[in-house]
Amino acid sequence: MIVTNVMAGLPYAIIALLVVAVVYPVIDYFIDRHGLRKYPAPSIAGFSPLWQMYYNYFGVKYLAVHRVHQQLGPVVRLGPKHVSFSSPQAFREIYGHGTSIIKDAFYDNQAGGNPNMADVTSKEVHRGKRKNLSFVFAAKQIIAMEPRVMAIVDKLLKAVAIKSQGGRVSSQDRFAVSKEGTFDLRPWLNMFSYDAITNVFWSQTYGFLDRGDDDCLAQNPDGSVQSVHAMQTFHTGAAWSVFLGHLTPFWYGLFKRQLLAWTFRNKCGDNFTGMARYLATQRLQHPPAVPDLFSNLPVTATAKRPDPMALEEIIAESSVMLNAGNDTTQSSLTNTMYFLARNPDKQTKLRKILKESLPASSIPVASYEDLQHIPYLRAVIDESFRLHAPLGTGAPRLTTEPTVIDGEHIQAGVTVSNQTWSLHRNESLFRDALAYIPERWLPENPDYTDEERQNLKDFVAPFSMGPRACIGRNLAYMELSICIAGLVMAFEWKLGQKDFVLKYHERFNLNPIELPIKATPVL
Ligand code: HEM
Ligand SMILES: *[C@@H]1O[C@H](CO)[C@@H](O)[C@H](O)[C@H]1NC(C)=O
Ligand SMILES: *[C@@H]1O[C@H](CO)[C@@H](O)[C@H](O)[C@H]1NC(C)=O
Ligand SMILES: *[C@@H]1O[C@H](CO)[C@@H](O)[C@H](O)[C@H]1NC(C)=O
Ligand SMILES: *[C@@H]1O[C@H](CO)[C@@H](O)[C@H](O)[C@H]1NC(C)=O
Ligand SMILES: *[C@H]1O[C@H](CO)[C@@H](O)[C@H](O)[C@H]1NC(C)=O
Repeated sequence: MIVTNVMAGLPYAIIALLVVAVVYPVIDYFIDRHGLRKYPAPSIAGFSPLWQMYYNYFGVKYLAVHRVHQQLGPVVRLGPKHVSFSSPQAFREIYGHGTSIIKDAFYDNQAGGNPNMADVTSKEVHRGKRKNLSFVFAAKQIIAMEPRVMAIVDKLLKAVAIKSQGGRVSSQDRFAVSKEGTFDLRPWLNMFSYDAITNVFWSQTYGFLDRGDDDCLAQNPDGSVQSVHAMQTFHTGAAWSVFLGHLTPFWYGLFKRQLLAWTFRNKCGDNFTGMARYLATQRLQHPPAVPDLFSNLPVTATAKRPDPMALEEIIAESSVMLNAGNDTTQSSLTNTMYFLARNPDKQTKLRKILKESLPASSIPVASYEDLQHIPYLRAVIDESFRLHAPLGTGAPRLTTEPTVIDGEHIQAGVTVSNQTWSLHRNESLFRDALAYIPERWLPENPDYTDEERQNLKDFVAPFSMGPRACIGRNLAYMELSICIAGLVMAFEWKLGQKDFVLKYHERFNLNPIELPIKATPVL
């Protein structure tokens, strides 16, 4: 009886599905409430989020958007309500200060009910959170963390010394070395960035570099604890939520939390929050003797701040630090080492400059205080940010009132974006845009004009810009400088194969896949 009812209902269900999936989007397209039909769109992008989802699924959306702009011009529609801009002017207009533009619903989707500082879309709530966290990232606190980062760079160099000889750092080491002594550097840089952020933030170093594996603990909301693989957890989880993130919040909720809640990929996202929950609860139970970055969070009531941050909020912010502090950092480390291995002349030049400018006691691990004054080191890092920014895609923003962007009148309620991948490769801003030339960044280099240097300042934006720009920028430069300088002073680097080209998989960030490399000690 029930079965026949279901069967009888099936045609209606199919019709309903067709209406929702096909007819409604087409009608919506022609009604054109936001006046977007005048903009060119690739294939079905004007009707459906499937265009963006398709390219996200395969991890190449940044390339698809880049190509579409080359084919269709500076203003292109990427989704039913999403317009992408490609003029330099647009970048400032979208991301800069003093606009009414906010983060898109895409971020609400990522947040799942308890938004962290990076996800939250409301300007007011964001301002409050940013204020709460600004103490954490004040220059003074970051400088206090230097010795911790230096100690972990030291561990990384020890691990690389072992890997370069074909050894294993411990009996748990899961990472292979080939007969010729080639190994994949990426997971080691990733384990470095994990060990560094867990140390400076929660004083709970994961110890991945000591063991050569990425097993860590995650805590479920019910308090139970399990062991998870850190690297896999986040990547699979992130790919999944970015893929579904293009749906409107209603459809996202339905898919992610109802229909697909059981899937492996979805669980991974939960495991990742679990890692942050475990770090935060452990840290609250065992305050360290020496202050860490967490010490600056308002987690306990004081006379000045009578109501402290709630546990769920602490977990949400912990999760963004674990994520932002790790993934972008390891991507930029991998990119920079790739460019240096690919360009031996730049690598040799950097090594020479470092060794000449530093006292013997600072070789190979120097403090950021010393390294800050070496422009070539900064140029090497900035040039890799330009060519391969860890966030390549255009971070989606939402107009809240009619706005003029790049001369176009855009109504309220439209998603707008502009991707750094394309911006950073614009030949009219950067001469030889596709070449890795750190020298272009050097102050007063006569080979480049002041205008060219100004373009670098204005239009290379790996940390985004405006009110939602990266809060961890100083911490990032500190970690990157100490780590890159150490790796270059201690070893000479050669690509595993001479013509190796680094490949990427884009989730939200643009993640390098593997970097097979050889390291020869040079100290
Ligand atoms: C090379 C390293 C890094 C790069 C390239 C980078 C890049 C970025 C970018 C592009 C954004 C804007 C994202 C968006 O609009 O969706 C951002 C935001 C953010 N980053 Fe970073 N980041 C780096 C390191 C870090 C570190 C080490 C931390 C902290 C531990 C951090 C914490 C954050 C936070 C909390 C936000 C959100 C800020 C807000 O919405 O107010 N980042 N980052
Ligand atoms: C590159 O920059 C120029 C000059 O600012 C701009 O006119 C042009 O549209 C940009 N190119 C692309 C592909 O966005
Ligand atoms: C995530 O946690 C579940 C248990 O809740 C576990 O079965 C699964 O293996 C974990 N996934 C990863 C990638 O660690
Ligand atoms: C950290 O970044 C690496 C590389 O992108 C990734 O494999 C790992 O899952 C990330 N982990 C977290 C917790 O963000
Ligand atoms: C900022 O911290 C205070 C505790 O001092 C907390 O009550 C408040 O909710 C936080 N603000 C936001 C927007 O998270
Ligand atoms: C983004 O904006 C910059 C400048 O603001 C421009 O040069 C670049 O081409 C834009 N790219 C895309 C894809 O929107």
